[in-house]
Amino acid sequence: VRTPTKEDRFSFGLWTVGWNAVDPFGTGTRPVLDPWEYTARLAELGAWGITFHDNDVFDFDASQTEREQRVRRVRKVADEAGLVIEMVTTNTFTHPVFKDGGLTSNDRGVRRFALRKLLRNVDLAAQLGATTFVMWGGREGAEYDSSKDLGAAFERYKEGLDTVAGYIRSQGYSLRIGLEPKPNEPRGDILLPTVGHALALIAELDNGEVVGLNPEVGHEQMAGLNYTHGIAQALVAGKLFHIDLNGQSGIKYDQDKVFGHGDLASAFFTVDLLENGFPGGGPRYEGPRHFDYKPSRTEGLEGVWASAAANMEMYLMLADKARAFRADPATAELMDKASVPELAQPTLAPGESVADLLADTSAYEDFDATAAGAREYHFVELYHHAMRHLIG
Ligand code: 3MF
Ligand code: MG
Ligand code: MG
Ligand code: MG
Repeated sequence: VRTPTKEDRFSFGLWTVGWNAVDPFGTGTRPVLDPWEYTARLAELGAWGITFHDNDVFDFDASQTEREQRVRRVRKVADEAGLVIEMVTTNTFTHPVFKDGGLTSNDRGVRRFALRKLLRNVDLAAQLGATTFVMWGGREGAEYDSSKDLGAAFERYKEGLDTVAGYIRSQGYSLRIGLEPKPNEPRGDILLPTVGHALALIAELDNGEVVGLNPEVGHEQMAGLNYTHGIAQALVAGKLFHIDLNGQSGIKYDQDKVFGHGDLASAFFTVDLLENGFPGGGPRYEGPRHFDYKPSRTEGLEGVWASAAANMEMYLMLADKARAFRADPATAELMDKASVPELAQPTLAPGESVADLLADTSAYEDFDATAAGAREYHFVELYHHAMRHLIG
């Protein structure tokens, strides 16, 4: 496999390789490092960009001077390493003040505080030249259904998002918000649990044009959903602004494994869509290939860097396989047998009205449903052919 280059546009959250592996059951197994101690290493491995939460760089209670100093320092190492700061996000989940959420906390004072923290971070994101502002509402949710006026919670969520989105527009920033759905963890149930829920809420916003999605592989899979289908619907809606690639093995806690180290076949079709687009054309994903994974707690610092490299290598290996799969004449043949290209053909003919359809006896009265019900689709052969490319 070739070495990753800047053209691949791979980016990493500082909280990924920077995680010291503290979890709810155990202390950290690795040293706590400052971002400038490891950021350049990402560039050496072939990454193009970095992303971070405000509090990955400076503490929650940092003074203005300290905040500026630390931001300047990260920016300097990024510039020197030739790394772009492509996305900035806000920590509205670690501090106890956010234990009942930020934008949807029952406590109005907390909601106003959360908004101020978000707006402050929007300014920072714009100042650093980031193009995406991710909002993961990790604590927006509940354990107890009796604890929330859910109707009000969705109104407050929309109010908060519209305020942030409206601010971005009024400042003329070229930033777009990427909402990150997740079904649970750390809350029992998180609001906007899936891509579909988030898309529906965005459609109700006043400033929805600057709001889209940052779907994470593992989060959709924690809900038992198909990540490729999720990002496909976001693409069709013009809302796939950013992605969090990682690995997850089934419906369980958020594993954040290396991309492809979970459901490999699903990862193959995700890369196939990202690299090759829909078979019949249509919107393409143009954003960064961003990894949000966690080097497992068993790994030391060697394992941190080996796993960071593994994310990019998995992606590149899958991209090669996906390209070969699409270029293979046998694939085109099987796709034809499966009528895959036919789905890109509109169901009504150009200019055909409902009245025309109703008058078309070949569509119904004379249609041989028995024959159509007996046809072969060859879907398993086509999928198996993809597996030949993947592991053959
Ligand atoms: C949690 C996550 C988050 C988000 C991040 C926004 C800590 O499961 O995935 O990572 O990705 O807050 O970018
Ligand atoms: Mg996550
Ligand atoms: Mg995850
Ligand atoms: Mg994420």
